[in-house]
Amino acid sequence: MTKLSPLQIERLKYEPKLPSSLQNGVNYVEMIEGSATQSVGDQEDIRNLFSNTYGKPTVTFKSSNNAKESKTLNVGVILSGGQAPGGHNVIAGLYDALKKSNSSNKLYGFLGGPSGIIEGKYVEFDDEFINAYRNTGGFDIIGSGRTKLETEEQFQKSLAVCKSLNISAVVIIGGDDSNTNAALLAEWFVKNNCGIQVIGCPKTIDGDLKNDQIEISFGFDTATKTYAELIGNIERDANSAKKYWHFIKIMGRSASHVALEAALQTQPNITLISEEVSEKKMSLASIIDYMTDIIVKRSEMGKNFGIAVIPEGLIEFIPEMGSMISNLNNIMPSLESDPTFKNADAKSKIEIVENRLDSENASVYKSLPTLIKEQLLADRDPHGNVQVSKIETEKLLIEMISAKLKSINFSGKFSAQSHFFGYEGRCAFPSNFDADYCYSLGYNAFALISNGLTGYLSSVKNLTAPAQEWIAGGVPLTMMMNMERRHNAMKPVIKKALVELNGPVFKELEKNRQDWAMNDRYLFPGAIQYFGPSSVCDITTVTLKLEQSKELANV
Ligand code: FBP
Repeated sequence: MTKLSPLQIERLKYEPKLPSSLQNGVNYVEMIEGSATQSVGDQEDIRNLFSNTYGKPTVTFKSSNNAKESKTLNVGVILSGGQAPGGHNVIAGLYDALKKSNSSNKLYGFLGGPSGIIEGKYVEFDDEFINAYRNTGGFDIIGSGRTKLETEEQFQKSLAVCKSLNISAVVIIGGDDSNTNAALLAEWFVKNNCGIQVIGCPKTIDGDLKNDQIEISFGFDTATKTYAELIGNIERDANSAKKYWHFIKIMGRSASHVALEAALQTQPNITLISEEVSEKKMSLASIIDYMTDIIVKRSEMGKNFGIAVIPEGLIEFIPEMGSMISNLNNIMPSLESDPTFKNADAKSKIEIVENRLDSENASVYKSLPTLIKEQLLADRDPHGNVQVSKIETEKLLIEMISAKLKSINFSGKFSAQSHFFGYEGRCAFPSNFDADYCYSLGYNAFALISNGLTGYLSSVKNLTAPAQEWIAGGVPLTMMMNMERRHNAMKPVIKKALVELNGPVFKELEKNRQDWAMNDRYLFPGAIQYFGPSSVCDITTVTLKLEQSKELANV
């Protein structure tokens, strides 16, 4: 038997809370339909591509006194994409709902992400299996993966595997890309009369899978609290030693929600927000000027230390970099299949790329340090994008700021340390919020299944209220879609939610950042608390609080 840590032993006993509508089980749930929906963009294209699942209404659930008859159902579940705290509880919620509805129901877990359903690699869950993972972080219960489910052959293979296990519903727990796959699979199953439903669950620490119906993706709460704890600790160290500037890159592949939330929880001296950089068309040089100015002014005040928070995706949002990276993304597939390039050493690869890029992009690429040039050539993700987690933007900034300080004969001291916080937060024990939210999302996914829906995302709203007041329901996946260019072709995808520069969350940073730059207003949030007073155990993120107060003000 694996040895458990004292916290794990206590967390296994935690009973996640559910919205009151689901508390008696899904057999005692009544579904209320809202009005028909439209996609967020490119309605005609999305309607044509999803002619069987488009335009369905949003739904909400309320508890009912009349029990519904429950057929025996076999369900399959997939964890897809990057780990996010609470994934195990989604599966536990789904399992509990399904077993409570009918003890003959079965839940299968596909192994290693979407490839599990294609290759027929699975496990069947039972009480003992599920119980060992309740309220724990990680996706190790069945593993995850980034295989894109999109081809006819993959759909055919998935169908054959589902048929062999008599599975009539599949739950895909994933981010925007994975739920785009869920929408495609749902449409294909309906089009081919397979009788298999597909339901998605909104996962990603990045917090960019959200809209009017999805207040936040799961994992964001725990991951940002973990990063905020670490930043707070570094702030205290910086303020004690007073000798280093800490450049901290924070995960969040595209959107800067994670960096913004972590900054609001810790109040560092500098916070860059990629969306602002893009909107204001800030060049790399102007970012360096902005940061250097603060470093010099603080030094003049006798403070040769500070904290800078940098979003992971920054590099792609700097206009000249974004253009160069997109040019690079377009030429890389052909280069990677060219043996001369594949067999070349690092230096020659860089030369080949410099000759292949358009001239303006080539000069941007040439201006970068060799380390960054090499990192930009690393493997793309399955969607053809640069893996920004592998690009050391924090080091690039330190190097360029050092050069700038030298060029202006800076007489103070600048000694920098770089950090990257990402993987540290993705498998943390879920906070009470994420433990409850995830369990509810999974439980609710089975309510959507038992009401015969397909192509829906599990939705639990009103999240700043106590859990029993949360509103459970579903939102059609097609409602969140538009057309975007991927791999040189237009594809239907779920639209990512970026930081809104007019929204209350960014405004909060904007209002305070000058003060935070010069005066040290560091906040030390400390570690996530799982037991103790509600004032520390049940706090939601600043982002959710500010966004919900805006929603309430609009009512
Ligand atoms: P998802 O979008 O799949 O949730 O993943 C998000 C993320 O954690 C990003 O923040 C990060 O850039 C990326 O995954 C890293 O991916 P990998 O685990 O493949 O290194």
